[in-house]
Amino acid sequence: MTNKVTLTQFIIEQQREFPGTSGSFTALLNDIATACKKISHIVNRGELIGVLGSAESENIQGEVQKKLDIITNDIMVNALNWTGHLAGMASEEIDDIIKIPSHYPKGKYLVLFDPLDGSSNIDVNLAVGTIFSILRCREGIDADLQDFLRKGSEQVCAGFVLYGPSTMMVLTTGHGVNAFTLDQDIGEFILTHRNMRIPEETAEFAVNMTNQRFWQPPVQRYIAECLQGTEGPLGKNYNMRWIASLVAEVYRILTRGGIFMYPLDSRNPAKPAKLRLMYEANPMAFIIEQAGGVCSTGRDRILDIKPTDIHQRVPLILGSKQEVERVVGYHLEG
Ligand code: AFP
Repeated sequence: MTNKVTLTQFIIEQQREFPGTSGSFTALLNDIATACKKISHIVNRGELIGVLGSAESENIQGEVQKKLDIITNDIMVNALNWTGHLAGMASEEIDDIIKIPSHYPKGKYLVLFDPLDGSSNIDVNLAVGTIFSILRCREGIDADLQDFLRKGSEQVCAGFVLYGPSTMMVLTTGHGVNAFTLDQDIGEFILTHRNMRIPEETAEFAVNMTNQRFWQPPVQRYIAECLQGTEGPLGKNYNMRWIASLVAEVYRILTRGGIFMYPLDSRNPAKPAKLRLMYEANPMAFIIEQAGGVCSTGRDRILDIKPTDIHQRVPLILGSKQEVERVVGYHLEG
């Protein structure tokens, strides 16, 4: 494995460009990577260790939890709560913010995560992932809710780990996007995709078409135009994908371009959007923008939204610049 750059080496080298850093951020990322390696191992073992299927509980969103939702949440919490790098955590699976136990030191970061995104795919052996967002916090405090409710533009780091045919970590600290592949033989994430860039144009969209009748006119218009192919105003034939796993969709878009939409819909007025701002949309928006893409609700830049709740939902439209800007344009015309 000569000349292979590990995740740790990459982060340390990046941090050296900022003299005076304490090493706390590097250590935190290492702890997250360790937790994700454990999750990768368990996801990979699947039915052999009896972790598939539903638990008999619901999360704050009222969604039935999978056994692995609970197991992976515990892995993340137990890997991070004792380290002294955090002032608090928040998880998709836990209603309130997660306090650092009083007997452990507090640090200067907050971590928000979705421990197993796409978990409804787990029983059918499709790709799932862990998404995380890191914010800086006042040092040494016991963070409260207000400390978490900050715009996505304030994130210092965002990433996700995709448990697919390979396990991959995609990461940004605001200096481009890099991806690392887990080398199972040596247990290290190795830098394999440097400075990922999303092609500006695309002919591939990802949306759950079964929701079509509930969408607003701008999204209806865009998809109708895509479906008209070369005979329509967009003048090209489109391809469609829907994996129902945000991590897998975003990884595909980082690799070959495309647009992903989970837009506003009128199915349930109490729940006009599905995806969560703080641990799904924000980290993905940071990554997508750093790779040259665009991420919007249709009207507003995701990273500019001031959150009002940890589990807040937002419409999410992200991907190749020209295509997302077209959909945003349609919203602004209306
Ligand atoms: P789960 O974690 O419950 O499987 O939800 C996955 C997800 O949040 C996101 O990863 C997908 O893009 C989206 O939901 C899929 O939603 P539909 O099942 O409504 O298509």
